[in-house]
Amino acid sequence: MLLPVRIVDARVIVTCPGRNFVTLKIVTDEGVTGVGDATLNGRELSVAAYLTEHVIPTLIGRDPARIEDTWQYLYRGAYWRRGPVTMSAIAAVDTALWDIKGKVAGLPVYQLLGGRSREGVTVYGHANGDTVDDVLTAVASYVDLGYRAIRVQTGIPGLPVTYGVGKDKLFYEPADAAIPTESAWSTERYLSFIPSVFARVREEFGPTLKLLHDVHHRLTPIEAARLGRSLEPYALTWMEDPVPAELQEGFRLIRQHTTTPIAVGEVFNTIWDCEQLIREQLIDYIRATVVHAGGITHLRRIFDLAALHHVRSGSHGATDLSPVCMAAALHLDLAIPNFGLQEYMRHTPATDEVFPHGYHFADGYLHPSEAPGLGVDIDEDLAAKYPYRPASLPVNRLEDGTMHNW
Ligand code: GCO
Ligand code: MG
Repeated sequence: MLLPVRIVDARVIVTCPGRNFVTLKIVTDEGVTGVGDATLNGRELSVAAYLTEHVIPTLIGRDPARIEDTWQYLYRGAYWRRGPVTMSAIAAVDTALWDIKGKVAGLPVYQLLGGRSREGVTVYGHANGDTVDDVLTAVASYVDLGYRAIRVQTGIPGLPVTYGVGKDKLFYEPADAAIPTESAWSTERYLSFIPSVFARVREEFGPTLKLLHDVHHRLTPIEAARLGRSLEPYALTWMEDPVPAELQEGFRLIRQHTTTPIAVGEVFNTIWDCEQLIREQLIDYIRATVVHAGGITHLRRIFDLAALHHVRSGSHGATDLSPVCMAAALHLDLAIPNFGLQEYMRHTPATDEVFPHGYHFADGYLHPSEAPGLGVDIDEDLAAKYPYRPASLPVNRLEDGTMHNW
């Protein structure tokens, strides 16, 4: 008689190969392992504790094949629903169980999700610089690397530092100190400068390159409407996170005034954070991620709702989402019908070594691994050589000292 398969071990691995990552590894009694990303930038140890204290004890002895039931158990069963810590922990379990299911089936996860809907996953890279000339050089280098879509961020004259302008061109990392550093913001300086940057980029690179810009939640709806309108001549693929999104109906105002497409969602945790945005077609791209939005199971649900309402995916892929999250995202990106774009900020070589993976970049596309499961792992011995280092995201103030959104 065949004995049912059970989870016999689950452990949390915290490592800092350049930045902090939290990874869950689940092991079955047949020796199959699965990994899930649980990284929440600047709050890593909260998710690690949630997993260790509250989730792992309930996983031991469970059937790893029951992905949906486990998701419902952890979501409904916790009584306290939603929030980034809980949903990142659920995501890690869910992702690891999909990895196990793929390995048991002998198939890459995208095959379990319905198979390939496209040949590759179009990604966008980050061109940034302190000055417009630096930005133009950075865009040219991404074009040379083969990117088909490029996000453009620049320093703003009069502001000492600006979001999105990294020290290191390929691995922008804003979490830079244990106690948050402070940056300054001026909406007036920003709004008056940004259109001239895109005018120069279009002049140099022509009308067809996909261009994106991240506002990082800093405007009010009417300010965002003005920005969107002033960028219309430069035909952006999207303006990202134009306003903080707690108030979903706020996006109606932006929509009434501009045809610049809108992307939002990197801080969303569940379908309830974007249900109105999607249902009322107030956005064009939903940018939630596997790790912060409850795993492959829940993100698939969000993307399916989006597909009904002409909204495409645009998944977040900054360096604080580990290669495990990136691998999981790529399987989903390849399978869903309404894929839009995938962000791809490269990891440092040290991170790539700690997380051996089979996905690869070619010609502006990322291709997931064809190995069974997710095609990514964590080298636990190497991970142990990089102990956790406290690091927080910055905070942001207006020039008069008022706290603002970072
Ligand atoms: C993006 C994001 C990131 C976030 C970071 C926070 O679009 O890639 O805005 O740069 O700031 O992921 O942890
Ligand atoms: Mg962003």
